[in-house]
Amino acid sequence: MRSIYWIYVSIIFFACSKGKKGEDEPIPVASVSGVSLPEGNSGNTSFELTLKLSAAISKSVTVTYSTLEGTATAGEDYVTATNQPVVFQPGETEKKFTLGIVGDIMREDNETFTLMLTGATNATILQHTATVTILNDDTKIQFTDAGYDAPDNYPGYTLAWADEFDGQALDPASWSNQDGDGCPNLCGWGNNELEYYTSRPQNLFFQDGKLVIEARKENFNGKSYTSSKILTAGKKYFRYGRIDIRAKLPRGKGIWPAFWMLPQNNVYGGWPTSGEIDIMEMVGHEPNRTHGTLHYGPGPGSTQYNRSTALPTGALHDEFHVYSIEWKEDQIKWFLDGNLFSTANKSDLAQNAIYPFNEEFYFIINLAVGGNWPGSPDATTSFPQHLIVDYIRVYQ
Ligand SMILES: [Ca+2]
Ligand SMILES: [Ca+2]
Ligand SMILES: [Ca+2]
Repeated sequence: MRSIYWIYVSIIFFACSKGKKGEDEPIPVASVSGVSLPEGNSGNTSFELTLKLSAAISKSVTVTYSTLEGTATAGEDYVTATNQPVVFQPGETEKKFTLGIVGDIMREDNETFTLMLTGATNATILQHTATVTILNDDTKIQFTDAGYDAPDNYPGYTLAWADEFDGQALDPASWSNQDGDGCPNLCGWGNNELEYYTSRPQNLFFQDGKLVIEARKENFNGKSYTSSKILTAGKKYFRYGRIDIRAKLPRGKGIWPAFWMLPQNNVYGGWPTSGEIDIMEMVGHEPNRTHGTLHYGPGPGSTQYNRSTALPTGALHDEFHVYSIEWKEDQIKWFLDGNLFSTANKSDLAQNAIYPFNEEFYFIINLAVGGNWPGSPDATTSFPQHLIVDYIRVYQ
């Protein structure tokens, strides 16, 4: 018995420890870990990754890798790799290689893409993918202050209220956020809009003396876009005056920024009977045109008084413009960069309707995405989009 046992143990030992060199040695497992690194600000940044073998062997090993899009886009955010080889010389267990990342100075989200191990000779792959995270290292969006600026006084008027947006937060004495998608009472805000409004710093922030509303393409609370909406209801409301709002508009199909007003007290009843004053609306498929509109009438739909004007060339996105109304008893006038383009007198409205515009109204600033009027964004619409507001001033 004893001799048979020792023969058995010896055979096992011989098979495991010696073998025929290069044939019986273990097949190593190739693996790679994901990395999270800052994007960089110009040119291509190199992200270094390490490919490892679980054991050193006497043969050379080749492992190939490719990149696969995630929230990071090939070409735009990183340099595409397809079946790139990494070669281990006999005995090596670690090889470093780099992926090219496209640096920029734009504020954006962290973005990810996938590194995929696509093949190996003399090694096996158990875990085929790893995540590469490009960390946002930028705090600012890029714009200049170029464009029209309004005078800071008008004969016969004094400044009643202004917000120059020079701080780092909304002034709670003037503004409130209106978050959500309007549900359950007014889902899609009555227009089948696609955004969910939030007060997160992703959607509303301050930079260089400007309020910035950022419309983002992201899944949030059942919606595919987020943005922001603020209003002065119950805080700052006015009857009559000269109102100037300086802003740089966003652009793109399906984009719908607005500066508008609703009645502080619905003295004639609910919308639209007590009125709505739209100082500026731009729908992305008409990038050079601003609309000024009154909504009124007995409802349920509104009667409208609408006029618009367009830049001869370019888009309202290209630089700052000033959107204004001059509002007095029984009359509202609209201006773009100080140029009158519409006058609504009480006598211009439907004769059988209540004229509700001699009452107090508050302000709303929002950036909608999609909806009945602009339609949905399409492949030509880039995100994020920014509505950049320099100031709102009320003279009376
Ligand atoms: Ca950067
Ligand atoms: Ca960036
Ligand atoms: Ca400002």
